[in-house]
Amino acid sequence: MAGYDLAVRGGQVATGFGTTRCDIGVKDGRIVAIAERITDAARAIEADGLLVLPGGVDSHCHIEEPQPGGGANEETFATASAAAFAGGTTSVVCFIPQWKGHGVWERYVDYRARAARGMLDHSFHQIISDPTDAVMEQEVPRVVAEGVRSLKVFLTYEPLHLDDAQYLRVLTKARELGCLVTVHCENYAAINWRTAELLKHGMAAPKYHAWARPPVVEREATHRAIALAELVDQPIQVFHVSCAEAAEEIARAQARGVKVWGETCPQYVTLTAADIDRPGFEGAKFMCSPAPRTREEHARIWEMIRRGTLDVISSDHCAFSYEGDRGKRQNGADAVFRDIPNGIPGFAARLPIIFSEGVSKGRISLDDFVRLTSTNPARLMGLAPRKGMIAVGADADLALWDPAKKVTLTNALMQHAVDYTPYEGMEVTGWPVATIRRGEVVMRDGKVQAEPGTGRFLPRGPYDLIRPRGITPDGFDPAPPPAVR
Ligand code: DUC
Ligand code: ZN
Ligand code: ZN
Repeated sequence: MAGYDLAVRGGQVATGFGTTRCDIGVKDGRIVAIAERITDAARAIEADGLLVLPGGVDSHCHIEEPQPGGGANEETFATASAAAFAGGTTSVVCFIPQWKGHGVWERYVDYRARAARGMLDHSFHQIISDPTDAVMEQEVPRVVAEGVRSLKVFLTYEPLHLDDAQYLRVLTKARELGCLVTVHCENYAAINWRTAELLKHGMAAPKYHAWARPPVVEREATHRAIALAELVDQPIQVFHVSCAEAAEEIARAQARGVKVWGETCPQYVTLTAADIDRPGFEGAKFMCSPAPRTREEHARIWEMIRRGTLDVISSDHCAFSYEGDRGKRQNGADAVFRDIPNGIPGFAARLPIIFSEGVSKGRISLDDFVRLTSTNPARLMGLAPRKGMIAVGADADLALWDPAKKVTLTNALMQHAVDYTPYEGMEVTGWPVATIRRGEVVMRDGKVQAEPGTGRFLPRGPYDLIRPRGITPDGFDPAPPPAVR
């Protein structure tokens, strides 16, 4: 009997801390050997001329989120899995919704069942939009005990946003329970005020979405999110940073030793306000929040990535079709910008865009790429070393990557369930030729071949990286976290 189920042979194995030409031996879905030569395998994949990367970890994506009135995102876990595998991603962290006036436990049970129908390995952030006593004292601890170790809050968006007192309550509970808090940082009142003024002046086209939420509203909310987290001594990750002024708030706090991490997304280094200003309603295809900025801002975001201020690049995949009654035109073919759903699809495009714009164009190294798109999100979410690493004992999640392959992005290549990609026509250099999840080849030459229902839930236990520092501004600590978990 062969010693290994699978050997990946002769590739350039990129660990995020250097690259070597070697073989990888897989048994029972895990990496069990990394050696100069592995011959004793039931099956071999020859990877000469290819990079062997850890499978992508996308720690911010919206999949099949149920809506209060019934229905859900167009993308299901099965279609999202296909899109993710097409782009070299093997694990995700996505969102269990909470609706105002509702609890979270029922949604958790429902969402676990939905996710189990896909093929991606998955973990969850629990959205908190209504932090009542019952939710925070009874239900959230129960969900955390199941292995959900991050709470997500929105500082804007009707009907999800929390005010400062509610946000403080979530921070305090997260600290007690040993969770990360992830934050959407934009100022709710400022956006509402600007939106009303713009509409009053007849400025209603998609491009005014960006006018309603300029960088200053992101900077203000980022500053406040960090300041309150510092007050409570609770680690946070700031989601989808789109501009240097917000990133600078993070950098300043990091320099003080505050445990705050920053994430950005491919759209903030590729799309611009000019895209939302395409003729007619076309701009709706590029509407996400925060809004895409400018080419100059892209350069500043790359700089913040290089400095390490922003250390995770996720997709914020949130897919709406352009056509159809669940899509961008759900409130009419010429809806005002306020009524157009926010979000763009990005699963399959994430790794190719960041590799091409980052590594192929010389902005970041291959090691940086691996850490930004796989290792860092896995570490920050408490999924490493099982995910995000090529190491003995890790799950055998790999992307076999042709660094020289030139591809023009099309919607068909994205393999998602919606009718457009905002990246249509973009040229990339570097492309995944195979994706391996727990030792199984789930994508080869663009053909996804995984069985629905094979994705596994990834429960997360307590982990050191997000342990509070034990430092409050004046030493007064009304609710110290447990010393040892
Ligand atoms: N922004 C978000 O914060 N969530 C989903 C979609 C979007 O654009
Ligand atoms: Zn968000
Ligand atoms: Zn999001």
